[in-house]
Amino acid sequence: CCSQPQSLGIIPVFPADIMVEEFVEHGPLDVLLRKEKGRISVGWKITVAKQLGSALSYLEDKNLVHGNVCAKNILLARKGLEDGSVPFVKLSDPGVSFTVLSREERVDRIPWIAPECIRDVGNLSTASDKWSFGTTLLEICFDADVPLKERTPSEKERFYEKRHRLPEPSCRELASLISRCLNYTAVERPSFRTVLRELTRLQPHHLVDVTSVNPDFPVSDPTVFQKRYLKKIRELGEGHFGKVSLCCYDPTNDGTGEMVAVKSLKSGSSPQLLSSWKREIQILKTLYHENIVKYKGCCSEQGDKVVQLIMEYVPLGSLREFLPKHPLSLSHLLLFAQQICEGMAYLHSLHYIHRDLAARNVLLENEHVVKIGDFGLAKAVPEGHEYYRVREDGDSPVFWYAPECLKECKFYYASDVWSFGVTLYELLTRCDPGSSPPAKFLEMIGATQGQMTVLRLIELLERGKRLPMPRDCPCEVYRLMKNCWEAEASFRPAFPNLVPVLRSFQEKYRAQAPSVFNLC
Ligand code: ACK
Repeated sequence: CCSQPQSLGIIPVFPADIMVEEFVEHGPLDVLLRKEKGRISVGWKITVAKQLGSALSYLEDKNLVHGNVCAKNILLARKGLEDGSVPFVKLSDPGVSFTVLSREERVDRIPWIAPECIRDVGNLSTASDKWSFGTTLLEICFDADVPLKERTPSEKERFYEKRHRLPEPSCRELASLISRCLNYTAVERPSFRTVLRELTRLQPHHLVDVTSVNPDFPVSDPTVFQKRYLKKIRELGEGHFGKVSLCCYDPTNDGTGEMVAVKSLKSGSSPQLLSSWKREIQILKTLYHENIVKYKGCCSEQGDKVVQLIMEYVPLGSLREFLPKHPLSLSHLLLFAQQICEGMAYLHSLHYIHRDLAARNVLLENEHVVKIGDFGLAKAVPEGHEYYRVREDGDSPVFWYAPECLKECKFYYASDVWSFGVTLYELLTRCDPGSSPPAKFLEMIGATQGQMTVLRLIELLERGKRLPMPRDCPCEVYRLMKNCWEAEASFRPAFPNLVPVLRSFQEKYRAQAPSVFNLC
């Protein structure tokens, strides 16, 4: 097909990982659209759309799926911007194979990727190319101003989950064609032959400006929750900023609502608390990981003031509540420990320190998945620093803290590793209240109060004392805890290194003890 770059072969001297393609002189379409913003005619855009439709119709006839249709992958052989000339585009190769994309990478491709491919790469088909074509048409209409580009991964995912619609151009014929391509039901999308026929029928001189957004279809924001549709089911507990409640969000009021966890900010909160609250929301918004609780949106009142943070509801509650009632096998506990490390490694890779890692803040999604669930004390580490210095006196969970946090209010990435060691201890004691870190430390230092507790705790840790080995805990697992409790922060392991160690322990102990996981 003349609208696709010619593949000239594969260089034989190397393993087959270099492909030589024809050179397409004027580069990607998105770059040109951005550069010439506002200066490109409707006729030019329709011509490009038709050429793209023609290339995709060719692939459709051959039963071939492209998998990555977007303006970046359309190359200009001729710009056609001068009077009397026409553009000529070629669809480029899709890049890395679709099947190797991680879920995060697939979510990153929203809104080009078809919704069915988020759930399962196996759903990729010609119908998915039709969705991507619809988004690419929008890109062309709006001069490469991509819808949802400022959105975080969880916001993007939610956009699809809630089946929201992308903005439409004011031109009715084009809007109708795009919206049929962007149909959430894959089989209802039109064939590329139909697309091509309709595009050919469009008369550029009859079209109004395609670059403007149709004001009759304002794009609703799926991350904005209306307070009146939030129905409280029950309270889940008390968080850093106020209550956490289970609510049903049901805007259509027909029983099809979704369960969400709602964190509310205490009324009359201090400016300090307000700024930590805003920080928690900002941090949570940017996170997207299997083992971190997902942000869904906010609910505002009194102007812009965000008073409620809406998160996914993690049904089985925290490990601290769950474990004492449901005895799990050792390998099962180690699986959870590994997942906590995976979530923490991700958090650290984004330069955040959690500062409050503890079993009470780890939530259980189902019998196989835990999620780190509270970011009330999380802080971004400033560029070029290895630690965060606390300025305000927070409600510090002292018994989970490393000596440098207690002594100097300095939080290193390795301070989270210390807290992970304490969390691992909690897991191995199955969160038995009698063996909790506060109970055990207070046994060692005697009953004290306030600042005295912290001073005695520092003294105890400096004498090399640590939490005892939990009952039935293998020595090597206790040794790992103690590694996390090295006095010198730089001697502690890093989260990415803990993951394979915990995986190997798990395999070892899985062979020895059958899972006794029982939710009843
Ligand atoms: O131990 P829990 O049952 O689990 O009680 C605490 C309480 O709210 C205060 O943090 C619970 N909680 C917090 N976030 C969520 C969530 N997203 N889903 C379910 N429960 C949650 C936590």
